[in-house]
Amino acid sequence: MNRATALEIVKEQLTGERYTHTLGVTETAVELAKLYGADVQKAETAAIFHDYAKFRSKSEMLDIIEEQKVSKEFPRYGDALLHAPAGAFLVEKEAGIKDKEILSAIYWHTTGQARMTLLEKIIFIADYIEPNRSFPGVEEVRKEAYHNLDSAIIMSLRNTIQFLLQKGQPVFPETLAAYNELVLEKK
Ligand code: DGI
Ligand code: FE
Ligand code: FE
Ligand code: FE
Repeated sequence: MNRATALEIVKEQLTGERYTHTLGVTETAVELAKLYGADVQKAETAAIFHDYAKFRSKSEMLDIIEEQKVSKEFPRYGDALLHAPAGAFLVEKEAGIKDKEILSAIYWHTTGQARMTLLEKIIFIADYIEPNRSFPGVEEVRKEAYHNLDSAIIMSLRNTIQFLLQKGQPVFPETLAAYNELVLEKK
């Protein structure tokens, strides 16, 4: 699917602010794909659609998780996680995106997982560092992402896990698995 068509489809699903965020993720994902030798076209499409389900109702997302091949663990860890796996399903069903690598990058974009593909890593970190994001620590991660992708992901996971712990929220098991794997493998 070409960029203009994809953006048109996604724009209808999002608020203005979320659409701006999506454009930022797309720009960043394309840059990182070029830098690290990932498929630029796939990175662009995955980025454009990554938050496709962000404004779907909780009940629709829960139905999808119940009925489709989605881990039943997601709903236990908070509503914020649901749009990622639900989005992967809806993007295939409604926008006709069939590429499994793209769908997997959408599925795991919020939590991350252990042994992420290059495309999954790029979407995960582009979502975190895109130019419209401004929170303490983002600039440091942004800089690192253009030098060492894995250490940038470790930094972002550390921040997210710390944030969740501070708020007394549970941490999705695959988020911890992603963190552990990258720290243990770090060269
Ligand atoms: O959809 P975006 O806002 O662009 O970003 P996102 O898909 O990365 O979602 C961020 C939210 O997800 C944020 O509120 C923190 C939450 N989150 C990320 N990882 C975990 C998590 N929440 C829980 N409970 N556990 C996690 O592992
Ligand atoms: Fe998201
Ligand atoms: Fe994220
Ligand atoms: Fe996002």
